[in-house]
Amino acid sequence: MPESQPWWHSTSIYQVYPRSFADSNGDGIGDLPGIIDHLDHLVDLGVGAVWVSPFFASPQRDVGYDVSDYRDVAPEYGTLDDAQRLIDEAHARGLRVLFDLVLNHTSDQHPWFLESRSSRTNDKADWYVWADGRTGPGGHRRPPNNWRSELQVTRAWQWAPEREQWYLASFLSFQPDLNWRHPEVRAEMFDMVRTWLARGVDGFRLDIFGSIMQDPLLRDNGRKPMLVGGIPRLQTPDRTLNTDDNFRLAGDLRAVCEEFSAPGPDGVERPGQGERILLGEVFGSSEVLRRYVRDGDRDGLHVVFLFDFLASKYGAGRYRRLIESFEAEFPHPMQPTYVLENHDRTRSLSRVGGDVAKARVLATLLATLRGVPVIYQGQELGMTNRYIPLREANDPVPGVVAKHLPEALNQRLTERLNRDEVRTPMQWTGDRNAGFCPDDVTPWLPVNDDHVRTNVADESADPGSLLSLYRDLLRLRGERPALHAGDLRLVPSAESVIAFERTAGDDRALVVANLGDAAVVHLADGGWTQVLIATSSAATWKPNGTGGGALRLAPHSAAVLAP
Ligand code: TEU
Ligand code: CA
Repeated sequence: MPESQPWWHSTSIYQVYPRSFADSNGDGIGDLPGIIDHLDHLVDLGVGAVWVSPFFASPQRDVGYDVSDYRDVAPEYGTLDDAQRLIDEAHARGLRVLFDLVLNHTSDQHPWFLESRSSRTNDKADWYVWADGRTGPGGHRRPPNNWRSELQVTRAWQWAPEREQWYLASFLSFQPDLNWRHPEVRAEMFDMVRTWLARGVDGFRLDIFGSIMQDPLLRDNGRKPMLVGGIPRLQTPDRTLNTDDNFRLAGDLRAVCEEFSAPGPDGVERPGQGERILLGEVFGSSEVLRRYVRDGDRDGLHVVFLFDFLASKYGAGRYRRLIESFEAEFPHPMQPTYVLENHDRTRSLSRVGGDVAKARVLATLLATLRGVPVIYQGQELGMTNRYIPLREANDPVPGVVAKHLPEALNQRLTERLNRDEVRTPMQWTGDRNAGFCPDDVTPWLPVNDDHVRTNVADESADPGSLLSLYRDLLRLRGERPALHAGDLRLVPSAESVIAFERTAGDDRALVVANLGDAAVVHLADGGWTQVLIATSSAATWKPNGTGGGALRLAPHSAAVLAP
């Protein structure tokens, strides 16, 4: 069974944020050669794929999520040759490569937008979503409708005096939404996607895909505030988010990927061969998320981020309910994803109050649950948020939010995060600049002080470190069919415990995690004989001689057992 599954069912993904990963030329900015130089870290960690956040040409007002040329590389990150080398060097090490596609919007400095905004009659006049406004009381100019941006605090429309019209910007004002209903836009974007596929990428992460097409009649959103995927919204986004056209586009993009999805010459799928995959950043109910994966009888995105773990507080009951719902909503051959961090949200170790024991439990769950684990650079080290005052923020989001919201409401509506705090340089060594860039250079964001202990070099040398645990877990996951391809069955346990069995044919594993403040004894039948990995040396297994036994777990610890 495991052998016949597509590669992405059993892969694990590591997110590289290029600006903060490794600086190869001493300008304080991470770059593509820096990533290539450090690919062995990913191999040692044991992940299957690397997702690289955008490195395309960009004015960098949103660190590359504002693209000005999808077919070129920003000079501070390198060249097109470097991008090709990154693909080839990753493949040579057995790693798959996913690039990050920002299809929803471009930078307002993209030549397409500069042309589009210049008049109502130019060749690219309809490449973006333009609309006339309304006239309010007293002759005031008003936007076409009530749509809010994804940040909620601003409207989704921006005025362009050149055309005396409004353009749609679902995220920030300098990120105008492309008009995906225009055949030329679709053709150009699909062609760009094909160009990268032809260069060998194994797939793409799709940025805010749920916002890609809106109601063509521009009807108002509902006025009722609501939660979408746990995130508060000031209106019901029924005309702006997750429209039927988005599900169709997911299927169309899948078809483009399938043009390139051929097995290797000898039938064996190596990186660069086999299926090319789409990983969607979408927010919505589980029904909506599932529709992106399969809409009626049509396949769409291969996998979507499930952000519930990342949004949830640490706790056995909460996590157990999430696992149950992921299992029910994404049964085989669909794959759930498990995500604890990314470049937009609080570091998971910070979320659990800096308690490394809890981070070790989370690592164990991530690596052993059924689905695709996604790891954000530095998570494997236990990197934490580095406080950066709002007035020093490079990230534009907190400034926009602060301008529009009183502090108290702000606290309630958002994580109130300056995203810079989770984007500080990767910590390779205990040196002054953590080995990210030379010590006499100022890195683009400050290095976190905790790098003196929390870094790749020191943690590699310490078998008790979080990094060593991640390596052990991912190695075990790779070796054991039960862990990378097996079914999952939750087994009864104490309230503070999560326990599940993974089974693939003859191969079996039992995972038990104690998320409580007291030690527990978990009784298990099923012929378990050995503890393969435990997050704490205090874990002990006592067989009872009749195929069962008692597993004793310290507070906030976990163990993986085998027959
Ligand atoms: O993020 C989209 C998104 O909805 C959020 O995760 C967002 O960053 C957060 O709510 C802000 O507080 C994606 C990218 O991951 C993000 O880095 C980009 O800024 C954004 O799209 C625009 O491209
Ligand atoms: Ca550099």
